[in-house]
Amino acid sequence: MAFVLPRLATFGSSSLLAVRAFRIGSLSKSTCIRHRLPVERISSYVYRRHSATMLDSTPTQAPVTASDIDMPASPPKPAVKYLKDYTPPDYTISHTRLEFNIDDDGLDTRVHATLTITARDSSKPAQPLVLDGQSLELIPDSLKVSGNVLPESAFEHDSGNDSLIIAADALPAPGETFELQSVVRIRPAKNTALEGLYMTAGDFCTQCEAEGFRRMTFYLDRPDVMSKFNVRVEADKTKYPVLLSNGNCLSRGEGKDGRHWAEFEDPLPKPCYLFALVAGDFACLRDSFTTMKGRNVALGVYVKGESELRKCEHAMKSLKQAMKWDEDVYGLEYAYDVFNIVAVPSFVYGAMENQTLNIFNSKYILCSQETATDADYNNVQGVVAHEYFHYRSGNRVTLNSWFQLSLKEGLTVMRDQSFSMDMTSAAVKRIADVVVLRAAQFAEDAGPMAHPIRPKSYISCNNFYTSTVYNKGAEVVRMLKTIVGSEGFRRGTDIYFTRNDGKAVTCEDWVQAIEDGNPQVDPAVFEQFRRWYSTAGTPVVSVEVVPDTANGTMSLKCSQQIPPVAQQSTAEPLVIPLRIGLISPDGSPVPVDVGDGSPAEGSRVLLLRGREQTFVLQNVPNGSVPSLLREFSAPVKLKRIDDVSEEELAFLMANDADEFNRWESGQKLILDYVLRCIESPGDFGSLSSVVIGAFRETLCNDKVDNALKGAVFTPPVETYIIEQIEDTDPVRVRAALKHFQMELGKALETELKDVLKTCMEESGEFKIDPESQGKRVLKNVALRYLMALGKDETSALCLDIVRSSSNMTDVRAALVYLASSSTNERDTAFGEFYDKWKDDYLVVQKWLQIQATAARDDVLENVKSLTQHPSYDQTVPNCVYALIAGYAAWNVHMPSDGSGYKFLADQVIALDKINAQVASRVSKAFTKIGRFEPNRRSQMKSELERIKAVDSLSKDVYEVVNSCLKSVLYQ
Ligand code: HT7
Ligand code: ZN
Repeated sequence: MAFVLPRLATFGSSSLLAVRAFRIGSLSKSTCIRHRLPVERISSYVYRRHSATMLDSTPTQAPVTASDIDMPASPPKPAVKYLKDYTPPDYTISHTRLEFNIDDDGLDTRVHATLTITARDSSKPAQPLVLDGQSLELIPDSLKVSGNVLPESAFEHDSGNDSLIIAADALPAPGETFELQSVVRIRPAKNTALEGLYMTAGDFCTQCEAEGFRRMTFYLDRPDVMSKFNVRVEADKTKYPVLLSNGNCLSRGEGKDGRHWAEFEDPLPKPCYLFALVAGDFACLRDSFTTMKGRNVALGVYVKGESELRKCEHAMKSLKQAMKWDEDVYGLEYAYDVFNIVAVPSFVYGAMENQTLNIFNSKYILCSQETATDADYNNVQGVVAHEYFHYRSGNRVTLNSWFQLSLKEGLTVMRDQSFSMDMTSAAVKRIADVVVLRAAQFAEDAGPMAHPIRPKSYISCNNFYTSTVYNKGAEVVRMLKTIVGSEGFRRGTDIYFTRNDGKAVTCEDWVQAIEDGNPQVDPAVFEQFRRWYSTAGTPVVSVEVVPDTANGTMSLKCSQQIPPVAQQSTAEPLVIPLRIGLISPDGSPVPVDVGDGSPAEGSRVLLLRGREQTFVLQNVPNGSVPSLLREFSAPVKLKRIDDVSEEELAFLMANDADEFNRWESGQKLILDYVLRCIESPGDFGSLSSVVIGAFRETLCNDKVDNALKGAVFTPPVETYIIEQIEDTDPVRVRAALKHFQMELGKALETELKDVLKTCMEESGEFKIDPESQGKRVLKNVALRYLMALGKDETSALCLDIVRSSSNMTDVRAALVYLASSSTNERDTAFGEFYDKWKDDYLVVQKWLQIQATAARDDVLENVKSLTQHPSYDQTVPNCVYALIAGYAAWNVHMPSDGSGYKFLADQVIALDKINAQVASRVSKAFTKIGRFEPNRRSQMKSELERIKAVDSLSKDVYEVVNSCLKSVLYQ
C-alpha cells in the first residue's frame, strides 16, 4: 500500500486530493467529480499510477510525466482522521443485494451488488456519491444507476484512494431512491491481508471489521450505514459443500456443472462490518437452545473434518451457557432462529461477531484434554461468550464511527469477564484480568501510543483494537456499575438496549442511559465521569492513612494525579470509585462507617472526585488495618504515602476478606523485593523471614483454594516490572526475578514437594471444573519453584510429565520449565513433543511459542532457524504471533548488541508486505522504547528509522513506527 497520495477522508468535507491538485497550475483542466470544480487532471496521473482496474487505459489528454509535477521529497504522510470531524453520511443504503459467484481457485470470484440508495437529507443540494472500494476490479459497463450503464465520464475509480466517486449530476435528484449496480472481480486466493473474502485451508471466508467489506464491493463502508442484506452464494458443490451467510437460508439449489447455490436473508438492518460469508468443506456439530420465551434456536459449530467435532463440544457448551446467562443477568433474548460458528486456521484476531454467523480463529474453538490447556479452555469459554454478547452490545446497538469502538468492546469485555467470573472462580478470574490490564494496558498508557478509550484521532482504525479500548474500556464500564450498584446498572442497561436498538450510537448515549436509570445519583457525578472517555494515562491515587486512636477514626487522605502522556499534558480530575474495607488486629472484618449516617458495611465505595480529598472513617477499633482498592475497583496505580511494612502486607495476605487484595499484598511483597534486587549495586540480598512466612502460611492454609494459591505464587511478569523502573536493563530484571524464585523455592522446598506429591497423587479423571484446574495450577507452580533450584531430579520429572501426562496443561508447563533450562532433557522433550504433535497445527504453535519465549541466551538463533521450519508459515497469523510476537514480547530487549531489534525490524518489513495488521501488531514491541536504558533506546531508534524509510510501508505500521520515533524526539 503506497503513500503516494493521502487517502480521501470519509470524515469531514475536506478533500486532500482536491487541495493537492489545486496547487498545480500548468496542467490541462478537467472536472473533479467529487467537487465539480475545475481542477487540473492530477488525478489522471494518480489514476494511472495506482489503478489495478484498467477502466480506461486511453488517456484523454496529454500524458503527465513525473517531471511535470512538483513531487515532494519524501512520500506524503498518511492522512489522520479526527473524532471531531465526524459527519453523518450523505447517503443511506436501505437494502443490499449481493451475489457471490465463487470460482474454484479463488482467482476470479465475481461479486454483483445492487444497492438501494437514498440521499440522507433531501433538502441539501445533490452530493457526489463517494463509495469505498479496495483492490477491486470493476467489470467494464457493469456500473449502473437505476438500470442504466453509467458513462465513464460520470464516475472516477481512484484505486490509489480506494474510492469510486459518482458525480452528483449522474444521480437522480435528492429525495429519489435509486438502485446502484456493480460487478467486480476479486482474488480471494491472493488475499493475504485476510480482510474481505479470503481463502484459508482451501475454504472461503470473510472478515469485514473494521474496513474489510470494501474489498468485496463498492460500498459506504462505515458502521453508521445500516442496511438489510440479501445474499446469494454460488460455488462448486464438491469442493465447497457448505454455503453460509447471515440470517436465514431462504432456499438452496443445484446449478450447472456441479455447482450449487444458497440464498440468505437477514431481516434486521446491520452495518456492513457484520456481514459474513463462508463457502467450504466443513463438519458440523449441531445443537439447539430454547430461549426464555420458548423459541427454538438452531446452533451449529463448523470445523474442518469429522475428527475435530469432539473438540468443539466445549465451545458449544459455552455458547449455550452464554445465551442463558445473558437472559438471566441482562434479560436479553436471542431473536434469530439460527446461530452458527465457523472455525478457521488463518485469522487476524481471535474471533468475529458477524450477525448470526460468528467466524473464529480455530484456537478459540478447538479443545481437548490432550491438546488444550486449562487456559485454552477458559479462553474458548470467554471468547465464545464475548462474541455472542456482541449480538446485543455491538450488533443490535452499534457504533456511529470507529472512534466509538470502546462502546461495544469495553461493554462486551466487561460482560464476558462477569460471565467468566460467574462460571469459574470469581476472584481468580478478576486477578487474571487485572494482570492483563497492568501488563498490557498500563504499559500502553505510558507509551508513545497512549490514547483515551475513545481515541481523538487515528491513521488506521485497525491500530486501535487495543488493550486500552478493550480492557480499560471494560474497567470504565465496571466503575459505572460500582458507582450505581448492580440494580441501578441493570436499570441503565435496560434503557440502553431498548432505546438504541437498531441504531448506531456513541459512548455518550451509553453514559446517558446509565444516568437516566439512576436519578438517585447526582448528575454531576456522571458529568465528571464522562472524562474517562477522553483522558489517556493511568491515574495515580496516593493515599495517606492517618489513624486517630483518641477519637476512633481513620482519615484517608487521597489525591489523584494523571501523568502527562503522549498528546496530553494535563487532565481534569476523574471520578474514581475506591472500594475499601477494614480488618481488626485479630484478623476479623470491621464494618466500614463512612460517617454519613448510612449503616456500616463490610466494604464501602468512596468516590474520589477532587484532586485532593480526605475521607474520615468512624468507629474504627485501634490497630485496624485498611484494605484499599478492593477488587481493583478502578484502573489506577495505588500509592501508599505512609510506608506499609512487610508485616502489614503479610497480615493482609493472611486475613483480608477480599481475595483480590490478599493476592495483591503478596504481589507487593514480591515486587518490592525484586525492585530492591534490581536497584542494589551488588549481589541480590536474601528474602526476609516475614515474606517467607507469609507465603508458607498461604501454601499450607487449607481454607485458601488451590487456584488462589497458584495465583499468589505466580510472580509479576517481567513486562509489568519493567514498567515500574526507568532506564531499565532487562537482563537485571530477569536475573532478579529468577533469584526470587530460587530464594522462595529454597525456603519452601519441603512444603512445595509435599504439595506437588499430593496434587500428583490426586490427579484422577480429567475434569475442567475450577477445582480440578486449581489443583493443576498449584501443582505446576510448585514445579516451577522446584525447577528454579536446578536439581536433576526435577528436570527428569518434567521430561516424564511431557512424555506421559495426558493433559496439555501439565505437559505445557513442564515444557516451559525445561525450555529455559540447560538440561539434556530439554532437547529430548522438544524433539519428542514435536514428533508426537507435528500434524496438529495448534499444538505446533504452542511448541513454537514456548521456544520463542524461553529465557536462554541462544533464543534468537533458535527463533531465526524456526522461521525456516516446515511448520512455520508467515502467512498464518497464529504462527507469527507464536514465534515472532512471542519473541518480541519476552526476549527482544535481552541482547545488548541490538540483534533482537534488527531481527524484529526485518520481520516487520517482511510481514508488512503480507499482512499490514499482523505487521503492525508485531511492531508494537517498539512502543517500549522509552522504558529502556540509552543504549537500547538508540538501537531501537535506528531500527525504527530503517522501517520508516521502507518504500510502500502500510499506514498501519507507519502509524506505530512514527509514534515511537516522535516519542524519542521529544524526550
Ligand atoms: N470485533 C472483533 C475485532 C476485530 C477483528 C477480528 C478478526 C479479524 C480482524 C478484526 N478486526 C477487528 C473481535 C471482537 O472484539 O469481538
Ligand atoms: Zn469484541
